[in-house]
Amino acid sequence: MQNVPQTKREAPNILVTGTPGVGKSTLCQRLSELTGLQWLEISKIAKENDCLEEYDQVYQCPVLDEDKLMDGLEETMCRGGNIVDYHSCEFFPERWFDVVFVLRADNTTLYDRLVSRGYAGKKLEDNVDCEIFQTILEEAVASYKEDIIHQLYSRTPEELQDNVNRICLWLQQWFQDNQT
Ligand code: DAT
Repeated sequence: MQNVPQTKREAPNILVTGTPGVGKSTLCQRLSELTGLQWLEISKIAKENDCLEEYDQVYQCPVLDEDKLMDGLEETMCRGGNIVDYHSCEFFPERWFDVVFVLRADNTTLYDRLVSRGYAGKKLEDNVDCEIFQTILEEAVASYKEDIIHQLYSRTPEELQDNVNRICLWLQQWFQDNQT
C-alpha cells in the first residue's frame, strides 16, 4: 500500500456498501448522473484491471487482490469526487471516505431480487443470511467512525428517490462546509 500524505479533497468520496442485491448500483448510477461524481464499481474495476485471483468454489465468487486494487485507486481517491460501490467495506483505507451509506433491504425483497439474478443454493442462502445478520453494517461500524455511517433502506422506488434526495442534500452541505 502506498503511503500518500492526506491532502484536502476538492469533492468528497462516498462509499455505498451493502449485501449484493440491496440496490447499490441502481442508487450509485442515479447519483452519478445527477451529481457528476464518478461512480466506481469495484467489481468491474477489479475485473478490468486484473485484480482478481483464484475463484472461491465455496462462495462462488473470485477472490480480490485487495492490495493491487487499492494501489491502483489511490490517486483517484485522493483527488476526491468518487462514489465507491462494493459489497464489502473493511479493506478500504478509512481516510478515503467522507461518508458511508449502508444500503439495506428486507429478506423477502432481497431473496426475490437475488433469485431474479440467477442466484441459487448456498450462494443465495449466504447472501440472504448476510443481510439478516447485518454483516456489512457491522463491518462498516468496525471500519469507520460511527458518525459518518448512515443506514438506508432501498426496498421501493420511493425509498430509492428519498435516498437520492438525502445524499444530494448531504453533498450540498459538504460543499458549503468545505468552501475554500
Ligand atoms: P446491488 O448493486 O446492490 O447488487 P442492484 O442495484 O443491482 O443491487 O439492484 C438489484 C435489483 O433490485 C435490480 O433489479 C434493481 C432493483 N432495485 C434496486 N433498488 C431498488 C428499489 N429501491 N426499489 C425497487 N427495486 C430496486
